[in-house]
Amino acid sequence: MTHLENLIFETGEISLLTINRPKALNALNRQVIEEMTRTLRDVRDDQTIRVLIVTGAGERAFVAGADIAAMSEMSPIEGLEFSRLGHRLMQDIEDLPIPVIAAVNGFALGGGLELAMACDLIVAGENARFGQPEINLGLIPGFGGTQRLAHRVGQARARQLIMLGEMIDAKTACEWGLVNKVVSSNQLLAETRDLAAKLIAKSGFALRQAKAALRASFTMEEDAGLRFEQSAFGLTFSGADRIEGTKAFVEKREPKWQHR
Ligand code: DAK
Repeated sequence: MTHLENLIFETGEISLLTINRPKALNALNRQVIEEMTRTLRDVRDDQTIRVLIVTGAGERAFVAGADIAAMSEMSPIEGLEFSRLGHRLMQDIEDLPIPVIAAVNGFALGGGLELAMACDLIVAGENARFGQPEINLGLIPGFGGTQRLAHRVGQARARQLIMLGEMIDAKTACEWGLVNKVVSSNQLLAETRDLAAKLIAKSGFALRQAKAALRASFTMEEDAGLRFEQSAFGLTFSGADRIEGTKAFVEKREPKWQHR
């Protein structure tokens, strides 16, 4: 495992990655992004990990955005490189073969909301606040927000957040379909772990195909996406879990997954 200064990584069947810069409200600087990228590589290589939870240290913030102080000193080329690193991180999360859950405590702003949206599911504490306030800094979202937010909540609401820089609370985020579940803030991790346990009870192989096909709905035109689904569906027929799952149903018993 690589040495981490800005993250806490607790490995297990359900692994927990905590962004740990609470004094800067867990803002994403280059070092945090590089450490996350390295950690995701370790997660990908570890076949025993079934679900990854991403959260922020402390009670005030999940991630309050890209690091504004660091960005204020970047040259255009450095800004481009920073954006590229961030985009790659979001794609690495989306490309992980296992489900990733964002457990959002406090602020998820700018790059923080973009990070949460790269995850498969979002659980929010009641104290969570979501927004893309970059416009107030003379910027626009730089880690995929203009695309992923519109995809998740539709154009009208995406424009409201990105062009006005407004924040919404957890309840509104849930009503908009941005968040899957709002829970009491002091139960956030426990509730997120419960959700992770439900995912672990599924076939890891089927989950992997489902995640890849869902991603195709974002990255492909509909026709290509539908074809992708056919291939992913077909692939599940090559696995042991499809035989076990359908057999268990017929035999009226719980399936025993082999995750392949
Ligand atoms: N970066 C760095 N430090 C931050 C920060 C951030 N995003 N957010 C907060 N902090 C720091 C504060 O500076 C403060 O540090 P000290 O003064 O104590 O040293 C500490 O965290 C506590 O913050 P506050 O004192 O401000 O706490 P409050 O409760 O009063 O306010 C707040 C909380 C979240 C409302 C406020 O901190 C705030 O408005 N923060 C900024 C939120 C924001 O604008 N986020 C979006 C960041 S921009 C791109 C690549 C990426 C992006 C854009 C372009 N390219 C290169 C093209 C992405 C951009 C963003 O994410």
